[in-house]
Amino acid sequence: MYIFKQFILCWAFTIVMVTIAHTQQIQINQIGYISNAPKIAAVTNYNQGTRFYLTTLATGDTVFTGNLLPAHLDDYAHQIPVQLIDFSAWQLPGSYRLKVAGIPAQPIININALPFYAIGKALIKGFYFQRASMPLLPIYAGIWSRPAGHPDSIVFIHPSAATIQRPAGSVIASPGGWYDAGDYNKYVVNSGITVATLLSAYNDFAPYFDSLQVNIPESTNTLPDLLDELLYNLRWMLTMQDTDGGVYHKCTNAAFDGMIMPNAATQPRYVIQKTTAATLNFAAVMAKAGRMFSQWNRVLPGLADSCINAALLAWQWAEAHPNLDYNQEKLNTLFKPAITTGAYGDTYLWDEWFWAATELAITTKKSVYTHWLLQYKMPAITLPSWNSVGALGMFSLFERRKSLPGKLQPFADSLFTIFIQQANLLLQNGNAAMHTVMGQSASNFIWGSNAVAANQGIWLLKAFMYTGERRYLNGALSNADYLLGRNAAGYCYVTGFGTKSPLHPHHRPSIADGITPPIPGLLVGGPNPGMQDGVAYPNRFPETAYVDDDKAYACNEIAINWNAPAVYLINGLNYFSKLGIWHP
Ligand code: G3I
Ligand code: 9MR
Repeated sequence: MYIFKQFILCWAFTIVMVTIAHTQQIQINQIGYISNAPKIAAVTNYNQGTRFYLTTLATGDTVFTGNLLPAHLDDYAHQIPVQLIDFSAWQLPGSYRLKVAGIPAQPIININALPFYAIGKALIKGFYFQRASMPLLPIYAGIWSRPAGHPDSIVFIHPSAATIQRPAGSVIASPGGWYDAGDYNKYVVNSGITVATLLSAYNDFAPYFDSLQVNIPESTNTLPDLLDELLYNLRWMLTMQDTDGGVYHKCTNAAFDGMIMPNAATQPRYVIQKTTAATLNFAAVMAKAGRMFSQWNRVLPGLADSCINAALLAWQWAEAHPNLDYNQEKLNTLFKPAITTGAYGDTYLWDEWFWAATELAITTKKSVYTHWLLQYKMPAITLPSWNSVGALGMFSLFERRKSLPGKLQPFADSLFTIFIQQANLLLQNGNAAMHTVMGQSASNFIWGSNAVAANQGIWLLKAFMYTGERRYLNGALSNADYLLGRNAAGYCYVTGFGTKSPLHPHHRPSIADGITPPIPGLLVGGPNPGMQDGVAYPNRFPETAYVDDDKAYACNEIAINWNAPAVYLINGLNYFSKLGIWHP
């Protein structure tokens, strides 16, 4: 019996492998290639020839041809042989067929000066579609218009968050903000990194964003749309601070909503326990936002000051409550109702302290924060993620490197050395089989792996910005290629874009709205061999552990902290394209 089962399993496995190997053999950036930049595609499992051809759509005439590069085995995609197709030398804008003998699927290659313009806008617009507490009108949302959901004008203080002034069961209002992901809850920790990443994008590419409109209700005002969009969430974050300075961890249902539209979701909402992590995240973002919005004082009177004051109060609270972790299991043994939504629990907070101290030091120029930074050991600075935010503080130091107070200058310089070392490490291992920075290590493929690719892209774009070295820029571009189709699963991972992209994201509005296409401009989590959702994935190798199934939340959910680095990376590339950086 056992042998029989093994045989069946093995047989099923072989069928799946053969299907994967033969369904789609040429992987390209499905959105396009920048005329003067490197242009690479990949062919997998191929043994019928040595050459590739670019031909015109109209006549089929060959305009460019070259040799396939020697095969490399893809360590993270069942050792499939991959051969690169390099057509960088062909720069003439247009649409072409990419042909290799014997492969019937001949993908269309788009080449132009600004191929990622529309998708860059859509990634920003994705945040608009996540807005809670307001209707999405047809003029902005098109076929995805919907009534308002979760007014959050009545939000109960959960017993875990009770104080004398705000006892359990009393009510506050916490309207607005973005839904975190495919669920309808709002989490401060994850909002923090998301808003900070978008603020950083604005800081680094302001001239690009100043004139970029994405058709949101605020598009008619004088503020750039990117800032308007992130303000929608920042204002919500401000409601999450208690009068004592502490910040609630989340505004949430007790349990996840079903697969229903936002306006049909009417379960009670709660703010849960104030935590050190949420409060430090909040302090950091508010200090950064206050600094950046001070240049808009005339349009947004009082906002910058409110943010900075909120940040100062939050820091004070965190100092008085340095160890209040979010431990949902424990919390549920103490309080009712039990809370089973996302935890964003983090017990290592040194990076959150570092981030908050950095932002406060830069914004207030007060020596107390600088002293704090110089006095303590630095946290390890790793790629940004919701539970590792040290790099966000480092990025802010670089953004203000020329105007840092006193001792912060050498401090930033020492961080810069670490930053460049890590940028070099990202490039060092040569590349994954498809010649992308993403995928050099199995550890890249975690829950939300696509955000790893996007955050690596941020790191490299910044390295390019500060050094002018082209290899960093090309590394960042390789990860855009990864996200948009040059990957072993063969997906363009942004909904609504590309020839093969997710149609069934784990995203409640996309599932429940009765509209066939999913809401566009949303980056799904991506390959994750952890497969924590229990769905049977057709493939469990790191780079191909992905399935376009709306139950597969561990690889096919969308989330604000994944869209934000994609906004940075894709629009950053647009900024450099527009500057003409790739022109000879
Ligand atoms: O920290 C450990 C690390 O030490 C270990 O080496 C590694 C091995 O896999 O796991 C790490 O923990 C992972 C953790 O994320 C931190 O990266 C967990 O395995 C993994 O299950 C966990 O996934 C998180 C997931 O929630 C479950 O908690 C995702 O990062 C996070 O993006 C996701 O967030 C959810 C919200 O809870 C609810 N809303 C939707 C959102 C997106 O799916
Ligand atoms: O929809 C939820 C998603 O946002 C979370 O990331 C995920 C992990 O916490 O959980 C999803 O909700 C599922 C729950 O965990 C288990 N029951 C089914 C829910 C919907 O798929």
